[in-house]
Amino acid sequence: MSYIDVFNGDADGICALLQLQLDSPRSSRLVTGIKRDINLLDKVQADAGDRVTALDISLDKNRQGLHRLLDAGAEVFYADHHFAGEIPQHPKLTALINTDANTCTSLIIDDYLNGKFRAWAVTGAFGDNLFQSARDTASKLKLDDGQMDELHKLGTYINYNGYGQSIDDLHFRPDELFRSLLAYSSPFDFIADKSSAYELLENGFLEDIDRARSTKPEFETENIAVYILDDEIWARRVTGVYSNELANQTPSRAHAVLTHNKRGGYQVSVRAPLQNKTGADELCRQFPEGGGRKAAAGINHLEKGALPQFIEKFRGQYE
Ligand SMILES: [Mn+2]
Repeated sequence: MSYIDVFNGDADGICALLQLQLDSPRSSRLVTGIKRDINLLDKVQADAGDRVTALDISLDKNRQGLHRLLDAGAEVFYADHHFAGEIPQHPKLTALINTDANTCTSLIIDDYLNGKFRAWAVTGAFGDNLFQSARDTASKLKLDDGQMDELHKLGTYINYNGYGQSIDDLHFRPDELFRSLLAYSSPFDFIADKSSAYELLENGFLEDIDRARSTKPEFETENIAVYILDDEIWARRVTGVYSNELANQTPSRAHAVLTHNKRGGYQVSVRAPLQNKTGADELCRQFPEGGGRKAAAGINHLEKGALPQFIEKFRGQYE
């Protein structure tokens, strides 16, 4: 019998698994990837009796893999907050799914473990941009403002580390980052340890976001803004976190941040205005390789020549 832990490579996925493994230490095979790499169960081979844990990856997107594992006789523990569709009924499946917009996988696991490693759960929620839920959950920990801020930053940095076009773009492979965090039962110990990865993450984040902030918009009106970041690794790492920052800064406006992909075109991240979280998916679906949610969506590959067409549709969506 072996353990296989499958998790999204962002802060929420990592902090969910940290809580579970701190609660029941085990040697397991880790299966993860960059944040966008969500079809993770396709990569898992398991036999009868094996225990598979799947965290922070849409059940709907992993349905085939899930059925294959259950058919093989594996036991599956599944916790997530993305769209799940119909949840299979199976004696070997435990599914903790909650698609409420104010929760995330780290908070689902916090409930499941009765708050045993709550500071890690709060870190994951901050990383997933759920500021209010993170603060509400943290209220039982009686943190001061400085401590709350520390968890907020750490969540942001771990989340930032998950973005890139491939694992090579990242500062740390998500499985490697997970293993180094696992040495700390509290995130405050990780932050305080001068020999930990914390400083490297922080410096990397601050350097990348500074470069992004100095990029002038390619196109802007009162209602939309389009940014094209340089064709550099830093841009692919910071695009997601920077899109969130822009959205928070000007909540009445929609934003698109473009990076150069390896196919000679653009990868596009769209954020709907925070004050009107609609239309991002509708806009992106008009392009091949576009999709996402109402508030946040994207296009994996936009031909460079199609930029004017994209801007026109973007204006049409929000003006
Ligand atoms: Mn999540």
